[in-house]
Amino acid sequence: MCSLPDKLVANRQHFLLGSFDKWISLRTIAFLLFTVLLFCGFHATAQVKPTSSAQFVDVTESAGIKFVHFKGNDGMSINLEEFGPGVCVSDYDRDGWQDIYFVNGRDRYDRGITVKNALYRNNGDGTFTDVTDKAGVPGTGYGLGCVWGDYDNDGFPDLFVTQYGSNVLYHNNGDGTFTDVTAKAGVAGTESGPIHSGATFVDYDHDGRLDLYVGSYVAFGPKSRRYCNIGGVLSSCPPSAYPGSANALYHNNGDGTFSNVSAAANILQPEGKNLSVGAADYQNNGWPDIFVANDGLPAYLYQNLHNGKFQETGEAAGMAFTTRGQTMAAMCISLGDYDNDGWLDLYISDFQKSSDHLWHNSGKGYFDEVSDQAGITVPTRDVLSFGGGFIDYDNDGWLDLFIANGHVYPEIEQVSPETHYKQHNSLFHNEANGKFTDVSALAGLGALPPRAGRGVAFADFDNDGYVDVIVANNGDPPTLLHNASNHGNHFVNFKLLGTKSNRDALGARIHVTSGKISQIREIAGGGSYLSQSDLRANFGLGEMAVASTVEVIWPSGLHQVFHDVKADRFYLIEEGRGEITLQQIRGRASKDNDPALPATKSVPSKSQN
Ligand SMILES: [Ca+2]
Ligand SMILES: [Ca+2]
Ligand SMILES: [Ca+2]
Ligand SMILES: [Ca+2]
Repeated sequence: MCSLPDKLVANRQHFLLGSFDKWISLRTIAFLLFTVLLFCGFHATAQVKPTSSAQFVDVTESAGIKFVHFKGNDGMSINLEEFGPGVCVSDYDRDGWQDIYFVNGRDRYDRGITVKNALYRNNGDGTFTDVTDKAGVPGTGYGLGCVWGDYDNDGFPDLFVTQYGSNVLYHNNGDGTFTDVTAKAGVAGTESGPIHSGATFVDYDHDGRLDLYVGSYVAFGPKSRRYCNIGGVLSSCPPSAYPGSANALYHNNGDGTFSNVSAAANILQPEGKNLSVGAADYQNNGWPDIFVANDGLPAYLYQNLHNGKFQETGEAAGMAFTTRGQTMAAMCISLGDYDNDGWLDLYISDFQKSSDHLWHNSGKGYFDEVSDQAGITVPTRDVLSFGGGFIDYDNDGWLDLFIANGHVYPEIEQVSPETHYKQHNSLFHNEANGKFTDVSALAGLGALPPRAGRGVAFADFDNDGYVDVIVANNGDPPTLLHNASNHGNHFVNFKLLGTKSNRDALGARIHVTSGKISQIREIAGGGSYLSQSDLRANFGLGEMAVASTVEVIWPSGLHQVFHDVKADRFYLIEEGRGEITLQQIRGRASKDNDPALPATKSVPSKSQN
């Protein structure tokens, strides 16, 4: 269908109102008509550009990923067997290519079935190699989620896996191997859990060392009820069938050990039912706050009081309940500034028949739910959403939304034939006016096999400047989606390296201005659902080939500003270093314009500290 461009509509209204200005000659009218016809003819063949070239291609097989998630059920699933897994991305070997860690279940019924988690190294040529055995990171129990963080600031990201029972922390030795340091570090979490769920590294006290929040779901034990009646059919139980359980905040002592400071930090919640966790600064005061999604309980927002303590302010901040006053089956936590007003907004996904939630940050300490106005209420009502969140897939400078979907009751179709256990994923395009358009089908997501989607991580796996997606599915292989939505838009990508601040630069804020748009990103661990994304900050610049200013605000308080930063490059910014350099990306480059071969180079962009 043809619609008139705004300018022509304005002229037409002028015309219809009868105010015939002298400049509108017959010739002008003829020109306008010609233009309208030309425009309509163009649209009839080219469709609408911003959305039609959204495209994600399933490359799981060609990438050599053979991992299959084992949920471990013995007949009918129980609750915890339906809630994993997460997936976590990091460049663990520092070759410039993002690697993937998959979390797996375990045989909890003595059937002699051996499975393990998997670390896949990115070969830089579109393929990955399973290096789990060499690296020594199989996991030590029934796994749920994972996060990467360089807790000892030695330059190599370490790996924390949340599990049923005891968690595991693997120290990255820097030579491709890891060591299980859980006992020394004191982060097994036997005092919390037992179903450890979402986690995030966060330097909440700004001492330059990453601390760790670990969420816990319901208190399921060996004698707990296994099955419940769901609408007349026996299935696993909802969270309401179980008590909640205690979370944990670990302070990093700087000597390889952590202390559980949940009570002292005023963050202990013994009855929580945590699923996902995110940490970011919603008040623009430089201190990271902690967002916790609970299943069937109010969501928590732990406001950082800058003195090692927190205050739970979810209700006052307007995000504990939905705008309709209901609690959420809250899965995903994603923080991003979708309207480019300089304040991080919040996305929380929710259950089937309960739509997802987009919360606009007012900048005054509270959030307003704008899901209806944004157009996401209706298209997310008939799916059960898990991980994902904000991603600018088309590099137009506006954050879009990708969400993985899948039900938690395999038996749901017996109760509700129109509801499916395995579902298609969702993609929404940000129209830059507060509204989102469902482009899932256009992007090819509807043509992929439906899955019980769970964790999602965003990362530019082929370093082409367009962010790709990895989805962890329950009981199935994961889905690696290559982003082929190339509009010719420009991008700029930053890896931050803290020196006084924590080395991963978690909590650092980047402001990029290009043309009329200013964008922000906060480097953050965790988020999504039981998962972690590429810590590099990728900014879409649309048609702009230069970012006029790039400002970094480090957790240490240092500000650095760079001017006229050229697009389509991957940069490294080191805290306190006056020059911006190119990232090191070793081995094969996938594109001619890949800038980073072979060594680090300085580029002439001045820093003003
Ligand atoms: Ca710290
Ligand atoms: Ca905002
Ligand atoms: Ca976009
Ligand atoms: Ca890519």
